[in-house]
Amino acid sequence: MNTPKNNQENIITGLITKSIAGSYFVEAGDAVFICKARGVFKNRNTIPVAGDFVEFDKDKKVITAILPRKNELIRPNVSNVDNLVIVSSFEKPAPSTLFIDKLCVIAISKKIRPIVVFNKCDLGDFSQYIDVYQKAGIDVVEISAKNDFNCDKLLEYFDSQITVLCGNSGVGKSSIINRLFGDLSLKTAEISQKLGHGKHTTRTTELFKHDKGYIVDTPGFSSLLISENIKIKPEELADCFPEFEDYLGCCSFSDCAHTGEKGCAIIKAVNNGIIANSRYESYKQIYADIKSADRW
Ligand SMILES: Nc1nc2c(ncn2[C@@H]2O[C@H](COP(=O)(O)OP(=O)(O)OP(=O)(O)O)[C@@H](O)[C@H]2O)c(=O)[nH]1
Ligand SMILES: [Mg+2]
Ligand SMILES: [Zn+2]
Repeated sequence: MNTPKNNQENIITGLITKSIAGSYFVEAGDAVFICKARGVFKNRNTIPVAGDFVEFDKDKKVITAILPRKNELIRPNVSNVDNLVIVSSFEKPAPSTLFIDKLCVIAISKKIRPIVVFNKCDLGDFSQYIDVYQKAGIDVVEISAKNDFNCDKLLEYFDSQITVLCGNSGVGKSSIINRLFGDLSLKTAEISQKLGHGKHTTRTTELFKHDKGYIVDTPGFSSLLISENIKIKPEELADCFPEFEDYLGCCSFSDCAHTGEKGCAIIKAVNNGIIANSRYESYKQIYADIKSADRW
């Protein structure tokens, strides 16, 4: 009997670990398939990205469907993210709470767990920052990748499928990955050689495999356009600050924006020292950013 041309048996599911110039590296079991995407995706304004689970024809090497995404980050462009590790360091550059808080909002709004990491604690004391995030109910760890201090505490956060590291250039993201998974770059080299490709460039978003999941090392960036990664309404922002939760619904006005209104329960908690000042300042700044972006 002849085999039908579009044999369903050829269609299997895999995970995109990187894309280069329209070629997608799809991992399925122990094998990697370099696939093209069907033109139909472009027409629908959706193209496959790293982190996508896809169905593909393993003989024709064509991606036929993208499975529903849990979430998607724009920069780096990766989907189905479980954890966002937000790395700061003691100096060069010093931590910016606004920057950290923006990234926490992006994570929480996309149902990603934020983990705030202060690296280079061999250079100084982070306790004031640790206190801010502990109070906020956000996971926070101070480490020294150089001295291998507390790095094992981070390991528990890498137990999920996809973890993305982000933060300014020079804070130590690559050092942390090397400290935790020293053999990762080696593993990548093996795969690249097998496929006959050169060294990977840091510009590409790539999922590196380790024992329990995948890790994405974002090349450093000095600023982040919140509007690019965040699509929430101003009134939804308070839900992205976990420490506000107990006070929501307790303000004098039911439509309180918590930006200076009379009888605001959030402001009261800030004045009582229960909510950290820097977190509240970030809230007001991000609220203003979203409001002004909304107008356009
Ligand atoms: N003192 C000290 N230096 C560190 C520590 N961790 C990393 N460094 C140094 O910080 C510098 C930058 O580290 P990287 O790991 O390259 O930083 P990165 O975040 O990957 O930077 P980009 O790739 O540019 O985004 C290097 O010189 C590291 O040796 C630490 O815990 N303590
Ligand atoms: Mg790096
Ligand atoms: Zn309020």
